[in-house]
Amino acid sequence: MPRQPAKSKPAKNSESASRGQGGELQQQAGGTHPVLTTQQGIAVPDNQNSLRSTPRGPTLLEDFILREKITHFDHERIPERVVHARGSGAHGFFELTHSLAEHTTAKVLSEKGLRVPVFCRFSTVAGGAGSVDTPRDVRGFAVKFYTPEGNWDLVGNNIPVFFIQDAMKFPDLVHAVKMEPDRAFPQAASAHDTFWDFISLMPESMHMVMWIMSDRTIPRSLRMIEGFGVHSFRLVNAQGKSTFVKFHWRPVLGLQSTVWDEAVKLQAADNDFHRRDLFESISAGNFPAWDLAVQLFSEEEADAFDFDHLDATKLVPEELVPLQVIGRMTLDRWPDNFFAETEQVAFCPANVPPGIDFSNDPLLQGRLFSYLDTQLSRLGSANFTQIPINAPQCPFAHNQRDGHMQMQRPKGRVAYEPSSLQADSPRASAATGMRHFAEAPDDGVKGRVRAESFADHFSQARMFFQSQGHIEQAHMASALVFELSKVETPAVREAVVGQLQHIDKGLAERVAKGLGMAKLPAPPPAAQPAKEMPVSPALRLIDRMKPTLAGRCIGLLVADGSNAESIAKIRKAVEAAGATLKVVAPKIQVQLSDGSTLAADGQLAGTPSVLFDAVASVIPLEQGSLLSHEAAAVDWFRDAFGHLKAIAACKGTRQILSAGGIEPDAGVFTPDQIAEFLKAAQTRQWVREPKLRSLA
Ligand code: HDD
Repeated sequence: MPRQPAKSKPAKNSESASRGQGGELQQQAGGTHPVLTTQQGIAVPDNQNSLRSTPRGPTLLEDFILREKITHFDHERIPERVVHARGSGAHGFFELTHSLAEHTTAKVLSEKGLRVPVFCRFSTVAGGAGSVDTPRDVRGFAVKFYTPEGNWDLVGNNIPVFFIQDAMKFPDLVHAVKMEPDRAFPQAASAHDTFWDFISLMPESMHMVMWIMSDRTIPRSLRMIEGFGVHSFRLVNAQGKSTFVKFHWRPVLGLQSTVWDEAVKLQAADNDFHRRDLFESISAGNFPAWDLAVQLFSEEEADAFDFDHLDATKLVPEELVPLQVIGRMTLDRWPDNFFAETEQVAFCPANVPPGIDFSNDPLLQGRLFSYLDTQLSRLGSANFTQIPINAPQCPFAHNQRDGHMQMQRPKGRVAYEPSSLQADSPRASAATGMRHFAEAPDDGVKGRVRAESFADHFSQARMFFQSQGHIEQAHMASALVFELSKVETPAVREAVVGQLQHIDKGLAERVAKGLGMAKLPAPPPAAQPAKEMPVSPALRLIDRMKPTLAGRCIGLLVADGSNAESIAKIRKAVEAAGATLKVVAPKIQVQLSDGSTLAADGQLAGTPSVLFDAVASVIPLEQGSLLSHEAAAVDWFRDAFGHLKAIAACKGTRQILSAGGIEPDAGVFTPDQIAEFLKAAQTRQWVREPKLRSLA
């Protein structure tokens, strides 16, 4: 690799300095690099020095090379997304394995075996583009399918319900959750007054609140989250018959979450934890994949539900309408350029191919407007569909012309219709065009109304809470205590606990106790009391984590003198189990027992154990004794233990464990119990938790 000159030195003569350095770079490049030019294609003679009147004199306005470079730089940023600003994306493909031809004409859902390219962007909601990857937050899960009939955008989240029922409330919700406008904090956090104030006054949000207080919002990896289209959509077949559909993405690696203390520490350990994880797994050829499943139901079946499926705060329990897997998405290519692709990608729920149609969900209806509008402001031109990441990959033809940044050069005289002057001008097609479901209007009257069927705010919130196992319930109660403890206004805390009483009195009592409330605040009036619904085990998280090490990462702590053979043995076993091994050491180069040098993947001080799913160590006795006085080493094990991870600790490590006050339990193994360690590493050591921290 040619070295770049660090800094230009003052020269006696500006011309010779400029030539000298430019020439030097060209020479070092060995002639293999293209010549650097301006945007106009003019070759740049010197990329180090601006054009000066004399070596120590003022810079000349004439320097068009400098002006062009700085001007472009000044305009490099575009407005970040108002929500979901922080995201990571990847390319891949979707393959249909089961045809829904009976229900839809959309090729992407009916031509079994059809493979279409996709671009998928995951995101957090509240933080800015430069915020961290691991706050407690909903994850966006947006997929653009480049289908043979135009782009289909399934713009969902990793939670199947939403906070609000009507798009009218979206700006209020977002203003409440984002950093408070006077102080500009907290960034990327819901634990503050304005969010909980809004929530306490919007009982319809209570179901979603139960989900965001669960461990779903602190995922271990983007590769291990579910995705949901949230709304009911319609599928429309060749006869114009409609079937309601809910879309679900199921991760092949199974669900996996962190524990809260770990998520908090991850924010310090690696701001880009999820982005890096996605990048590294795709780069290593471990392509993440999700099954696409659907729930299908008719209008009559929907009428029989005891909730309104057009209300986005409701889910359709799997026990009521089972899921059918119809295809798989695999992400196998990282974008070439983050800005061009991940930043400029423009999703819109209104992008559907013929055969998919909308329902009357009032949240969805508002979204159909919002996204196009936001893209115009973000991308600055009605021609944003010409940006390669947004362009359809099927033939297209229209009469839209001109505008900022027009990239196409349409030929001919005709840009209107009807026309008779040009044989190849585009015409609408009733046969292949978008066919909207011919829905008969209901017999209500026009008005700003909320349907009576949307009035039940608590039954599904209660069903979700009661469906969870006791560990998950304790995590939810503790998350509520954590969040509300950050709320400064006592009346807001009380109002939220009042609402919780409508969901589950026991939960309200636990949270009230955790907040040190002397008595339980009275519940506010409810539009409707919660009904008892059957629990839905499918909504649990811990039970649904897959007992596998595939896609997981084991951290191995070594030091000078570590036994090379033991390291090799552990690596082999870890890799055979489908996991990745990363070596951590006090220094990034270590001398092993056999005299060989090992390059560590991370230095101990900057590579805490929160980055791994389980930890092991091979440390000679004398190094163990030194490290037992090293806070980073003690914390490494104390955190791994506290985050309920399996630990394989050699003799040398036992000294570090006792310095950390760790009493080895059934989740702590010796290096010769590697098989047992790897089995335990497939999950967290949940039984350990009550001994370590008091949960609400
Ligand atoms: Fe939204 C972005 C998901 C309701 C308005 N939304 C956005 C993204 C996701 C979602 C994943 C990021 C897409 C990307 O990666 O670029 N939004 C949802 C879900 C919702 C939802 C699952 C409810 C079910 N959104 C919603 C409503 C409105 C918006 C009700 C407005 C009425 N959403 C937007 C937006 C964004 C957006 C302002 C910001 C940036 C963008 O669109 O491109 O238009």
